[in-house]
Formats: sequence, C-alpha cells, structure tokens
Amino acid sequence: MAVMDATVGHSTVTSDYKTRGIVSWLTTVDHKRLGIMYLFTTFFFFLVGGLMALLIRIQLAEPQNSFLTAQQYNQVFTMHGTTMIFLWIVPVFAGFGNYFVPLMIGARDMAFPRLNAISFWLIPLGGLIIYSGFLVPGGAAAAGWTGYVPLTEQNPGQIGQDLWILGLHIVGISSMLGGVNFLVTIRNMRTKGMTWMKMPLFVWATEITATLVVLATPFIAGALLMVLLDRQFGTNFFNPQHGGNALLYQLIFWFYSHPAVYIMVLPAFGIISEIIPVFARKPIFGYKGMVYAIAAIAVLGFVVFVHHMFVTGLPMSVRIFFSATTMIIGVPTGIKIFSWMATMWGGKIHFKTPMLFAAGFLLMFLIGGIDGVYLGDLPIDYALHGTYWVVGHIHYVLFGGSVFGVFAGMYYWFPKLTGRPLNETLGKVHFWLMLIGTNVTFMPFHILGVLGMPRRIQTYAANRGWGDLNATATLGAFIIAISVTVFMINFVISIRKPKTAVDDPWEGNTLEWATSSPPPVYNFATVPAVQSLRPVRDLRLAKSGAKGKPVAASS
Ligand code: HAS
Ligand code: CU
Repeated sequence: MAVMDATVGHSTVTSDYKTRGIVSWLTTVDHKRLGIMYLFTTFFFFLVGGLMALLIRIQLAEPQNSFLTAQQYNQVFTMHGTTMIFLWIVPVFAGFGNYFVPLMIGARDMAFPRLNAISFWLIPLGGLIIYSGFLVPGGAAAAGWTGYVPLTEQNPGQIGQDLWILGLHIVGISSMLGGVNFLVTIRNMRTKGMTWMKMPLFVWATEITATLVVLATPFIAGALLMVLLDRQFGTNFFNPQHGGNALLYQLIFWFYSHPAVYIMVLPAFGIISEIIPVFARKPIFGYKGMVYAIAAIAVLGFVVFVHHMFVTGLPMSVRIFFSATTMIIGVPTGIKIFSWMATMWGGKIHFKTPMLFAAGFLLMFLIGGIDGVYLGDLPIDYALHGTYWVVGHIHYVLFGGSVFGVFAGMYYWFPKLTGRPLNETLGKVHFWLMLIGTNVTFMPFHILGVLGMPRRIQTYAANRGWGDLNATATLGAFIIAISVTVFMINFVISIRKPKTAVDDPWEGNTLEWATSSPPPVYNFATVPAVQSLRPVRDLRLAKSGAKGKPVAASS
C-alpha cells in the first residue's frame, strides 16, 4: 500500500518497501520491484517457449518423424510463437522500461504506480489463461500465433482457441496500460534540464514504442474480438458464406502486427544505443538522427503491413505501393546501423559481455533486416512466402536482434539491478555459444526456404532432401539451450555473492549510474543536474577537476 514518505515527499514511494518477505513483493507498487518481477516472469515464459521450440526441433530433426502428432505439433508451434512474442519479447522490454526509465529521467517512480502493478499482474494472468487451453478438451490453440481465419473459426467447440483470445486480450490490456504509463511518465516527470533532446536513447525508444503500443494494440484486440464473436455469437465478420470477408482479418491483424514487430525491436535498439557509446568510450554518433530514425521507423511501420499479404490477390497497385514502403523502411534502420558503427569506429572498444551482445545484435539484426528486404520484393516474396525463409527472417530479427538486445541489457544493468556483477567468463561462454547456436539454427532455415520447405508442417518426406539441414538446425537449437543454461548458472552463482558492485562499474553516461547499486527506494537523494546528454560523465569530469582527463567515459 502506498504511504506518503516524508523524506522524499512523494506519494508514490511505499514506506513498507524495506520490509522483506513475499507479501511485500506481492503488494508492491515500486517501479523497480515491478521491473524485476516483469523480468523474472517474462524470463520464465522464455524458458517455456524455448522448451516448446526444442520439441518442434526434435520433431523436425528427421523426415517422417512421429515424436509429435500433427495435432500436438500445431498446438506446440502456436504456443511457442504466442509465448515468445506476447509473453516474452513484448513484456520483457516493459520490465527494463519500468526499472530504468524513471532512473534515467531522474524520477522517483512511474507516473501511475498502482496502474503499473496492474499492468504487471495481467501478464501472468493472461499467460495462465492462454496455457489453460492445454487442459481443456480439444487442447490449446493450434492456428498459429497469427490466428488466421478460417482456421480459428472452424471449430467453435475447441475452447482452447477462445482461451487464447481471452488471454491475448488481457496481455494486450497490460501493454496498453503500461504504454500510457510510460508516455505520461516520460512527458511529465523528467528532471530539470532533461529536455527532449537530452533524453537517453533508451528513453526515446520506450517513448516511441509506447506510442506504437497505444495506437496499434486496439486493432489486434478488435480483430480477436471479431473472431470470438464469429466463433461463439453467430456473427459473420470473416465468414464469406454469409457476406463476411476473410481477408479483413489479415488486414486488421497486420495493421497491429507489423507495427508490433517494431514494438519488439525498438527497445532493443535503445539498449544497444546506451551500451555502444559506453564501451566504445565515445559519444553516440548522430544522436538527433538516431531519434528521428526511430520516429521514422514508427511512422513508416504503419504503412508497410500489406507486405504480409502479397499473395492474397490484392490489386497490383496496392502491392507495389506497399513493396515500395517496405524498401523505404530499410533507410532509417540503415541510419541506425551506420550510426552504431560510426560510434564504434575509432573508439577504444572494451569487449565486456554487454558489448559483445551489442555487437552480436548488430550483425544478426543486419542479416535479418536484409533478408526482410528480400521479402519486400514482390517476385521474391511470391516464391518465399510461407516458406522457412520467413521463419529464418523472423528469428534473425527477433532472436539475433531482440533477444540479444535483452541479454546485452541484462549484463549491462545486472550490477545496478542486484548490486552484483555477472561473471564475465561465463558471460563470454554464454555469448559465443548463443552466437554459434543462433547461426547453426537459423541460417539453414534460409536455405530450406529456398528449397521450398513450407513453414508449419509437422513432417516431410525423406526424398525432399531437407533432412540434413533440419538436423543441423536442431543441433543449433540445443546449442542455444546450453547457452541459456550457462546464463542461468551465471545468474545463480552471481546472485549468491556479496554485493560488491560499485555505483558506476562501466563508467556510464546516464543517470541510473549516479545512484547506488541497487538504488534506494527513493532512487536519488538528489538528482544530478542535467546539462548534456551524458550527465554522469559530466559529474565524473567535474570530480576529476579537469575536462578530458582519461577518467572520462569518452574521448
Ligand atoms: Fe519482417 C515477416 C519484411 C523487419 C518480424 N517479419 C515477418 C514476420 C515477423 C517479422 C515475425 O516484406 C513473420 C510474420 C508471420 O508469422 O507471418 N521485416 C521486413 C523488412 C524489415 C523487417 C523489410 N521483421 C522486421 C523486424 C521484425 C520482423 C524488425 C521483428 C523484430 N517481414 C518482412 C516481410 C515479411 C516479414 C516482407 C512477410 C514475408 C511473408 O511472405 O510472409 C525491415 O524493417 C528491415 C530493415 C533493416 C535492414 C538492415 C539495415 C539496413 C541497412 C541499410 C542498407 C540496406 C539496404 C537493403 C538498402 C534493411 C544496412 C539492401 C538490400 C539487399 C537485398 C542487399
Ligand atoms: Cu511486417
């Protein structure tokens, strides 16, 4: 329960924060505790989603395998995609945002702490509802994470599909409440001196992601509601036999889900943009360009969605328009890639684990981004749509991109979150295994796509020649699983050590490094003055008494 805390004069700080025990966590409205709970919960879902991925890979490892039945296979890949997208990647960044946005802008908490707690609790609730499908007759949802009609409307008796819709609605409400909270917080609670153009890029990424969330999420909620009404209440929105239109579902779904792919990666862009300048010991190259590029990606993100529907028979003029916009969205993304490279260029790069993951992100996302541009090209997409190429694309951008971004942030901020550093040697083992695993798993997908292997198939004939590449991908998936295990071992070892982390272990630039590790409940005794993009570096310089001394985090 929130109680006015006289020492900080802010009603959002709970005075019961310091009490230990499970109840204090279950009832907390503190942004830092909620941030940690987001990270734990979503990581749990990552493990569940990963387990399902291994089941998929075991099934596909050899031709004519019968490890999973077709029905089980459909449920498993549907739940894998649903988990990874809606219960891991989208909310994990809300976790980082919750913890670090208030710290980075010098605020005491989020604008609406109780709303924040509700946003968090809706995630495990939504997840439980989605998974409860496994317990009902007919099993869990099995129509893919995209929930295309008519697949989702064929069998109204299969309640798992309705539970999936209900759970996604709840998770969507969580995202939107969180989004509004971020927008209000960032607009109103920045400390003195932090103008828009002095905001850390992670905060910018969160601001723009939150805008996308608030504008786009209602569309998927609406599309899913219409499916629910069609399934259970006799409407025919998407039923052509009664005057409905099945394509309408795809249009509404992708109007959300294309912007959503940027919801899933912009926060990772933000994290990388914090890490690279710190470890290259240079200011970020082209800060303003970086801000405008994120904004441009967000705006363009709303006008490319038809590239998911090039083969649905829409008029050629429409296809050409959306093919062109899809190419154009590579430009602001390219600006970001080049700015990160320019930031590293000539820098004295410290290859600590966070920087390794940031560099890995850059390379993997580049591959995924460029194979996406191939898909934006009409004739190529006619050939590759619905094949494993697309699966390769999404895993390079979402695993090589977003997930590497999450781990970069995890290693970078772990000392701040816990007061303890993660072990560097284990971190490097984790990184290299994950990088190798990612490529061994997902590179073969591209070749399989070109060889014509369709996505979402439970098995394939031996004479198709897809066996070896699939076996390789399965091997890679297990390498990834081992790398994640190494991370968890690292976590357990590190968390049991005494709290030795200093306030500012990496010589950071942004305000979270100006407070203790972990920060006190009120975040800052006094918030440092913000006069530049790198207030903590300014402080360090002032302390050392001379500008440009080697102690500076930049050249
Ligand atoms: Fe994507 C399908 C195109 C970015 C996620 N994408 C998906 C799906 C997911 C997803 C989940 O046009 C599957 C959905 C499903 O289940 O059906 N995607 C793009 C393009 C970009 C892109 C052009 N995608 C993402 C991100 C994601 C994501 C980010 C999540 C994090 N994607 C597609 C298309 C499909 C698609 C088709 C549908 C395919 C189908 O048939 O179903 C861009 O945002 C990528 C921009 C980034 C770069 C790299 C850096 C840029 C540089 C500048 C120079 C490069 C240039 C290109 C000028 C381009 C360095 C040169 C081109 C050469 C070929 C050399
Ligand atoms: Cu798209």
